[in-house]
Amino acid sequence: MPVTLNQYLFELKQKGLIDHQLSRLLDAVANLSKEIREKVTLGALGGVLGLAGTENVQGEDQKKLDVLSNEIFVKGVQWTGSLAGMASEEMDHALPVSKEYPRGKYLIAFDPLDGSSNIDINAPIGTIFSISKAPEGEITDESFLIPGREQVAAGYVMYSPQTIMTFSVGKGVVMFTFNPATGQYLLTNEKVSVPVSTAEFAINMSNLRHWATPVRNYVRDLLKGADGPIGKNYNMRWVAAMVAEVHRVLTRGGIFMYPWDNRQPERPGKLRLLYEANPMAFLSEQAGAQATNGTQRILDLQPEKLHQRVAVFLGAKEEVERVKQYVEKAK
Ligand code: AFP
Repeated sequence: MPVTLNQYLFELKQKGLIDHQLSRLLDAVANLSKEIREKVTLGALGGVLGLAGTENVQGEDQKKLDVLSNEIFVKGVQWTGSLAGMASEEMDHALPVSKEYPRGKYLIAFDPLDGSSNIDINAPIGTIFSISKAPEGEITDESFLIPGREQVAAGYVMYSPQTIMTFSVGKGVVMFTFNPATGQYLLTNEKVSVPVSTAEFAINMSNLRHWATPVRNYVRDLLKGADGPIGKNYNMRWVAAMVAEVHRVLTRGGIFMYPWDNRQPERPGKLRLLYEANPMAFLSEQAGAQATNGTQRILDLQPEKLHQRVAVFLGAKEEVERVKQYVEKAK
């Protein structure tokens, strides 16, 4: 009988690897994900498709499910007594836990529904979360400006043919698959590991003309295949939801990239550091992979703003190192 999430968290607590507050917080995230899953799965039947008619702090049109998922997430974790505050892609500023609930020792930053452009076409989407220790005192945006290497836990829930919760508390990466018949998450991968090398890359090729030279050179060499300087043929994937790209890398390897491009040159990248790149970089390194912005380890970056963006190259060590060599060569 596969191990349930509750059993797994209990065993981690017994081993002293997590405390009660972190266990309760992870359990709360698992439970709220079931509510998000239900809304996502109903789609048009639940009247949740389409635009909400509002914009988030990034100036992006919010989908109804973005707003709804954010509400479900906040409601699902605020009561736990594990949190001092929350930050979300869908909220302009940090949200201290209401005085009606006990204050806990952790902060959680999250993207309640990553891949919004996939919602209306029934393509994979997911919830991403990052958990760190809260500083003393009042919780503000600045409380969240902690380098990703300080995370105590991170993970995602991917809503696709299967609903899978993947997370790490710093002792490797595990995956739990949701069983709708019993409403339980069951352990289906207890030691996620990313192969050092790969023959599969993921990038939005339509932006090729906008990339910096080193990235263009690297991708062109990937496309040259066995006859090119890298000397092997590659396959390509692009699901347009970071959760799905990272899940594929964690499941069968590969490299996922969202580099800087000159469409908005002032932006370092499209993906957000605190609640997309940092949690996914944490998982990647815990699974033996790497994550860089092209020159620096993602987890070493010092955040300066809550919704700061970053370029991301994440996955097989050999390929992430190769990207760094192309960047180095172009200097
Ligand atoms: P949306 O949430 O706006 O769909 O963006 C998803 C995302 O932030 C990330 O999850 C994807 O990897 C990436 O953007 C896809 O970007 P493109 O739509 O430019 O391919």
